[in-house]
Amino acid sequence: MNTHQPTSFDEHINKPLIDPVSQAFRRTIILSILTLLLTIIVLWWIRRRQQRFAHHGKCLLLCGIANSGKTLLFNRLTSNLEKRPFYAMSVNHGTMTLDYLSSDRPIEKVHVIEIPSNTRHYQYDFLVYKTSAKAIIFVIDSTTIEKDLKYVSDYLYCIIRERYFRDQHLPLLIFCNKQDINKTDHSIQRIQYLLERELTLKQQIQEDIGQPGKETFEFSDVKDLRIEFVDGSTIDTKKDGEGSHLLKVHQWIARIWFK
Ligand SMILES: Nc1nc2c(ncn2[C@@H]2O[C@H](COP(=O)(O)OP(=O)(O)OP(=O)(O)O)[C@@H](O)[C@H]2O)c(=O)[nH]1
Ligand SMILES: [Mg+2]
Repeated sequence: MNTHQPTSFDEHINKPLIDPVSQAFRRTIILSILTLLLTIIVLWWIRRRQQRFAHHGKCLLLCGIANSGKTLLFNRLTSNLEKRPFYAMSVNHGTMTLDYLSSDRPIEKVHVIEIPSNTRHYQYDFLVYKTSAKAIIFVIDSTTIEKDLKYVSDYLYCIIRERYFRDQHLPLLIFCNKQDINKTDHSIQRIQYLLERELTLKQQIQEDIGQPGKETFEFSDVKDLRIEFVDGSTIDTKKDGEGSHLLKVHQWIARIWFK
């Protein structure tokens, strides 16, 4: 028979180690943090959706492979300042003001979206924003085109075969950037020739987007998009306007937005 009477020591031992008040307090803190995190995620998601749909069909998309000069171009277009480019993992949004080329027209605001290329998801980002596009600038580093020809043409092929862009007959500017760097021939004509030669290797290209039955691919075969080439340089200390190395890009944008 157990005759052991509980002592004050036993009572102390049997007490829960964490008292219920501090346990409830801890639970409240964890719940608050989780709620806060969830709220931040939901707000971020709503903002992303708003950004995407607020500018439906009104934006200028900047695309291109890594190091082609997208961020610098984005900075130049949206602020006219030559900011230091940064390693962009996320999509950049900004506003460009078209007010300097035509004084007799009302000021036009252009929403510019830079699609980053340093992630493996560039194709995803580009698809997410496809319905925002009114026009696309595809940036090429003219000085490395031979080395990067496969990546550049693969990405360009994704753009020109995109059904949505072709249904909308979107303007596509292929901007041969970095023309300030002196190197052997990297003229527009040569870059266009190299790209057409590489794109001809895509077996389905003529059937998909060009002239079925034709052996070699030419950009003029794509009737559903308004494709143009211009050259220029994003590193430029001159103010935008006459003499600027970005003048052709500005004129192309103005032609589309002031139509
Ligand atoms: N010389 C010269 N350098 C340029 C020009 N445009 C861009 N660069 C340089 O090229 C490098 C890459 O430019 P970014 O604007 O960061 O290129 P990006 O396409 O945004 O690159 P990712 O963010 O890596 O996809 C930077 O060092 C720029 O200063 C240009 O027209 N001329
Ligand atoms: Mg960038």
